Amino acid sequence: MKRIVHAACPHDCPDGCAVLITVEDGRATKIQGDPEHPITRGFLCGKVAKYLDRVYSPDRVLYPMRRLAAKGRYGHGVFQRITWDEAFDEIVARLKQISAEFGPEAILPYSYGGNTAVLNGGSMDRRFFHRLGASRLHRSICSQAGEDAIISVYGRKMGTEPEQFRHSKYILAWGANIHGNNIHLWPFIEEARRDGAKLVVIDPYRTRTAAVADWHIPIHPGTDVALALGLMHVIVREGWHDEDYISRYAEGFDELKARLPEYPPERVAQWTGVAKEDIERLAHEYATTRPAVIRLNYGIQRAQNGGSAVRAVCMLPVITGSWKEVGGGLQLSLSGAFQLDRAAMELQDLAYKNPLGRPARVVNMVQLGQALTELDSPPIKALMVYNSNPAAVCPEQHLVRRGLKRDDLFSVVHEQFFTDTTDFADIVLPATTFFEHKDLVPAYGHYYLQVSHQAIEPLGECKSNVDLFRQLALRMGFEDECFHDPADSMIDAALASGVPQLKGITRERLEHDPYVRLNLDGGGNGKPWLPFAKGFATPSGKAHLHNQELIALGMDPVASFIPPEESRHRAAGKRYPLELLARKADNFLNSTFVNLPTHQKMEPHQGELEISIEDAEPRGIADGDRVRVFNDRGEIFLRARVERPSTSATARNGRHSAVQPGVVGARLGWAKLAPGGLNINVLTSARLTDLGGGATFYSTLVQVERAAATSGGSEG
Ligand SMILES: Nc1nc2c(c(=O)[nH]1)N[C@H]1C(S)=C(S)[C@@H](COP(=O)(O)OP(=O)(O)OC[C@H]3O[C@@H](n4cnc5c(=O)[nH]c(N)nc54)[C@H](O)[C@@H]3O)O[C@H]1N2
Ligand SMILES: Nc1nc2c(c(=O)[nH]1)N[C@H]1C(S)=C(S)[C@@H](COP(=O)(O)OP(=O)(O)OC[C@H]3O[C@@H](n4cnc5c(=O)[nH]c(N)nc54)[C@H](O)[C@@H]3O)O[C@H]1N2
Ligand code: SF4
Ligand SMILES: [Mo]
Repeated sequence: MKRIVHAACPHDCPDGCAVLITVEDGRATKIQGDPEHPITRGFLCGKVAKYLDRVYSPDRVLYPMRRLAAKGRYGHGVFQRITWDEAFDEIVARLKQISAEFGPEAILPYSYGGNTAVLNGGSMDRRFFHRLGASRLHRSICSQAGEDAIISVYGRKMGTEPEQFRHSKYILAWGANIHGNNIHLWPFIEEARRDGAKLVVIDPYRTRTAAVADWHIPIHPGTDVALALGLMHVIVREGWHDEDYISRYAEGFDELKARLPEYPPERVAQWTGVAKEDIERLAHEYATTRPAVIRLNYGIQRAQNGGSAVRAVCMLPVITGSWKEVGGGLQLSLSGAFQLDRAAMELQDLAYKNPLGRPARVVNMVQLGQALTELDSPPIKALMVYNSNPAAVCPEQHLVRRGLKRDDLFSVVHEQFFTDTTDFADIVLPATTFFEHKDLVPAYGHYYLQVSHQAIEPLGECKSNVDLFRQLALRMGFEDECFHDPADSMIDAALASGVPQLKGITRERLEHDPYVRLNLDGGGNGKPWLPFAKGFATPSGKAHLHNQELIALGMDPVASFIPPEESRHRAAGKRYPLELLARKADNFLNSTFVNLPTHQKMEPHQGELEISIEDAEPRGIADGDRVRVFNDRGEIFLRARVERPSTSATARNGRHSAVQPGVVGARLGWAKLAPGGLNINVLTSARLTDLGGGATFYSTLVQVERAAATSGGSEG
């Protein structure tokens, strides 16, 4: 018996791919992209193309496990298999005891991007923790600064659909690693370039996208807000702005104009490292080539001033009136267009039935280390992790590990693999992959909704997040009806928000049509949709170039350049002169896939520090040398890959230079697979962004020195 099941990739990726899984006799035998999907068009990224190796990996967690050895240890004999009944009994007993002794806020859920589909991303789990009264998690580790910033200008996270990039004549990839992180946009860009479009990449790192672009601008990290204001300085000075569009659809232009004299190109050049002539040229080309589109991604908002940076970039297509044009505008996240009924998924009102009688306190996930080691009244006594691998992805890893190691912390980790975080778990629970459960899958890089069907039975004794928290709720004795909701009725509820863009989009229809475009153009599907041609999603209908609400947050209500505390423009840069880009790997997804041999082969540069020859030579560092990378938070040992700071497209030894002088690069992986058992997040800080309480992974200063070939790694 052979059948083909339609599924949709739930990983934290803008592309939201349509997937076809071939199932023979209950076993998945093939995965491919669905050629019918208008955006993802039949191909998958290298990571998910090899998904059978993940689903059927011999390393999957298949049964509940209890720890026998000290926390931090892993390997043979560390865990003992237990039954689900035993696991539930222990978890329920511990949660009840902790809640009674310390109050329910002593329990902290921790989840993020492992699964971003509607049900398994956040539904039954949220209900469970609201009802329990657990501390609420501010899920800010990825995109909060950027999300809050785009909303502060446009009112909603919407933007140019990928289909329209083919009509653009000027494409600006700004802090956007398209080849690595958003590959399904690339064919549309290629189409535009065949029609004469120019691709410009603004990125301190020479990504593959930058290497094949028409122009790569290697900006100093954390200075984008200055560049965007500098571009607007030139545009307004030259009168290239669109007075008519601005007067109709924007407010605060006078305040913006008043800011611009502070950002003349010669001054912006000093901050950004982009030559004055290049700033003038970029402003001219962007403002006068029509249509021009910006693919802004989340790279620039991982800096301390990231909220201001995203705000300033979002103003560009407003002042040029680019939103009027097919193939114009900007894309950051499009998720705001879906407007699924998230409230019906999460049922926050359950919080009023918890022992506190109110919604619990909020803990910022970026500061997990602090929460586990410093938080009081009450301290965190139980941690429940799912959809996340904080021991690898959280900043200030030493502090995170110190917290996770606490013997008096009860931690439960629901996982597919034995990750860095399961190394600290008291109980590990087996989680399904998307092959093994059903879900509703939106996207943040296109406007199509999909139902992802279950293709195979759960492996071993794996449970989905939905089933886990449903059963846990019942075992806790929560009698609320909502804990009985089956997946299908939750999908129905999510779709029933009543907004026009979901009208007529039901589960039945999604089960029949594998993908459905939101009703965005008021007419037939497929017509180009111009979200902000006639105004914005703010209460006034106007873009906020000046946003009053930011004053209360201590921010400039327009935007101004304040260099990150960890940047070359601050005193800390004297002690730690190198700006570290603690990057994602192109062939992993944050810390997902890192442990799989097939994926490791695609990512041969793990364990490397990319450093320019200008920075390497004075330190006596040669290609291949072992180096110590350190700051006040910690140190790691990597292998130097010495780069020539070339901005031309010429490759050296078949490779392109990746970093400029003053900048070093390294990639995220699993700590336990790295030398010394630690990864780059030992070096990153838990300092928050100017807006949204986001993470500042890309505002990290370090020093680098040559290390003896044999001196040991360090374990904290
Ligand atoms: N292959 C792969 N795909 C992924 C992921 C992955 O790990 N691997 N992760 C997924 C997730 S969770 C997310 S959030 C998205 C993220 O996708 P992106 O938003 O593209 O995120 P990043 O790769 O963090 O940053 C993009 C680029 O910004 C650059 N950058 C860093 N600092 C600055 C700066 O100060 N200014 C400018 N102009 N650029 C800067 C980086 O060098 C990087 O090349 O990708 C998703 N897709
Ligand atoms: N230095 C540095 N650190 C970073 C970043 C960076 O660029 N540099 N990027 C940051 C960003 S943008 C993000 S989004 C975060 C991501 O951090 P996380 O949200 O922790 O994402 P992943 O590292 O992909 O780990 C997700 C885990 O969830 C598990 N999982 C997958 N599906 C399911 C499921 O259905 N149920 C359960 N229970 N588990 C599941 C996977 O096996 C995986 O181990 O990392 C951040 N950390
Ligand atoms: S990770 Fe992204 S590109 Fe890869 S299959 Fe999933 S949605 Fe598509
Ligand atoms: Mo992310």
